[in-house]
Amino acid sequence: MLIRKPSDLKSSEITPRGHYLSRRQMIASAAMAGLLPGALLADPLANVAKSTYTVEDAPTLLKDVTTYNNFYEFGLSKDDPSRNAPGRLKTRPWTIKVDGECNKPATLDIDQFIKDSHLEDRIYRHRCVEAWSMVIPWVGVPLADWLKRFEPTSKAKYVAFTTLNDPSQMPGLRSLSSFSWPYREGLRIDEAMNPLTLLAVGLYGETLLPQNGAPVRLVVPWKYGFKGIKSIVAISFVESQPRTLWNNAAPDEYGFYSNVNPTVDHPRWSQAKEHRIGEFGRRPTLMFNGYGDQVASLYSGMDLQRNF
Ligand SMILES: Nc1nc2c(c(=O)[nH]1)N[C@H]1C(S)=C(S)[C@@H](COP(=O)(O)O)O[C@H]1N2
Ligand SMILES: [Mo]
Repeated sequence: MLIRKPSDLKSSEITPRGHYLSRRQMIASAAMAGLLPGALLADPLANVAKSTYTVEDAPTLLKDVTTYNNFYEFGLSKDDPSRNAPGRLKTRPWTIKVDGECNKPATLDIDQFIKDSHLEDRIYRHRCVEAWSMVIPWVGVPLADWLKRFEPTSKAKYVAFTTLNDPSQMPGLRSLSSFSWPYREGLRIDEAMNPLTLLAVGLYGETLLPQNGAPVRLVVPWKYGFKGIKSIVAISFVESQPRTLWNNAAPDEYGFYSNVNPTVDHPRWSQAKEHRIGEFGRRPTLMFNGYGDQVASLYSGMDLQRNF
């Protein structure tokens, strides 16, 4: 009876949607019990266009992208997010509230957002402030395309982002109580509108896993990774520079701009080199993470040693 090899069949063709969902739920509870890696929980994304905003560097293995994470809401260790977020972080229903200095504030459903968006595949370098790096094939939409719909006013000088703030889903909110939760980040409006700035809903062609910031997170490839705030529930256009979790925690160590800069060391370590996950040794870190042609002009006339 088999006219195709089993590997040619999609699981959605083998079982009706209802069974498929309950199978997914079984996988989810197995993942929660630590029996399976969380990577089995993603869904494929349809109608994704290739983008010219892509680097040639070899992408980091999916296994590393989904198990070596920073998401302090789920613990401090690199393997905590992949162990604790799947099964705990409830990513549906999910809304993003957009308000502040704009003519058309709105609260949007994430599935509607994905349906209304022109999704793109973009392979970007990712440089964590901790001096390690990856290359990640994101799926997302340019933030600018999306923000314009809300018609920001001339008072919108910055954009502020907020992560979900729910201790019942995020154990780190209680155990790491010295942080000023929720996780917050911000960009200057011209940085937010730069064509490289991405609102990501997936990676490697599939929806984001909880540990990577499902269902929607920011990606700003010329800045240190912590600017890429995960699991966003609110976006606000504001007139003055917004507070951020890391800047509140240690202003001498984590500036508002946090552009990747090999000549500005972290007070406790050098930023001149980085360890690319999956490689041996260390490679030199590039100014603006190698995106200078696209973004250096945003900072002309600024002292980048002071405005780190
Ligand atoms: N809400 C939230 N967003 C976050 C973080 C976090 O702890 N909480 N960590 C940041 C840091 S330091 C990095 S390097 C990236 C890591 O993203 P990844 O795990 O998908 O590679 O997420 C950033 N976004
Ligand atoms: Mo990071």
